[in-house]
Amino acid sequence: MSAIVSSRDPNAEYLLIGAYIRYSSWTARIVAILEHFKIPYRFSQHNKADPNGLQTIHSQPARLVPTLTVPSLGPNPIHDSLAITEFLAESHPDLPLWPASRRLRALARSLVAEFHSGFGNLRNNYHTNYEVARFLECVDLARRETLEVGVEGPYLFGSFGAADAFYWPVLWRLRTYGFDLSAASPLAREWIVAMWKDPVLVELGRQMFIDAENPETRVPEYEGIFPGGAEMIHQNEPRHLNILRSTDYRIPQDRDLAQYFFGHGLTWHST
Ligand SMILES: N[C@@H](CCC(=O)N[C@@H](CS)C(=O)NCC(=O)O)C(=O)O
Repeated sequence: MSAIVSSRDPNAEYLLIGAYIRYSSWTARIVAILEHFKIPYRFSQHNKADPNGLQTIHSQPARLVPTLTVPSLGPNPIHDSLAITEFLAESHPDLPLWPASRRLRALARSLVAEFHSGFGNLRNNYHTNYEVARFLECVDLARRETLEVGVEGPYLFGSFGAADAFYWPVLWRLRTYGFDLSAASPLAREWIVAMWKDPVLVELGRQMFIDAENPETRVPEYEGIFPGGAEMIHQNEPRHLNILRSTDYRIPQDRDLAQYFFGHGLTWHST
């Protein structure tokens, strides 16, 4: 891992058990938080397509990952991404995982909880546009409220926080499936650009492409799902953003993801 993604520490107290993040948006949320806030952790990554990996995942309390084992809490891991987020926020009160403003904190928790318990169609049937519209509405609402309260910074609630970590994997979905984002408000667009430019998230994204070259990370049912190639993803142009058009689900040969698609296409398609 590069210097940016640097929180992994073999002596860390926290042990995160998760799936490779290129296929686990649940695990990705926690990795984004740990990396962004530079909280040291050990990371045990598994692939559910591998029998040993699946055994490890299914040996967790809810038979799901991520889990966070914290020796000082005793043997039971924390076994849900939102519970882990709350634990981290409580254990590191100096770190702004949640907004400082009470009003924004209430909204941030609502938006995270709404996504955590809902958006099933977006997760399971990527084509449900109602949820994309609601997602964009949530982003816009967070940004408007944050500006109204007078908090600066381009993320949902100003500086990067738990809500951004939870919404980050959605951006990958929107990109992969080439969703129509023309309904995004200017504020929502600004947030999307800030997220794609975020150096820690860029580095985590780059790592996903490196992981993709490692056979240990492959889940056959998810591989090669676009037989028509990238053109198929972007068939609805020009209603999509350039960001979407300039990407490809395939592994960049030069391994330099940042240059490959974050380095260009950050302007909006003129429609
Ligand atoms: N509510 C849980 C959901 C976790 C979840 O669904 N994890 C998937 C990640 S791939 C999993 O462990 N799947 C195991 C399986 O499909 O057998 C959380 O947020 O932590």
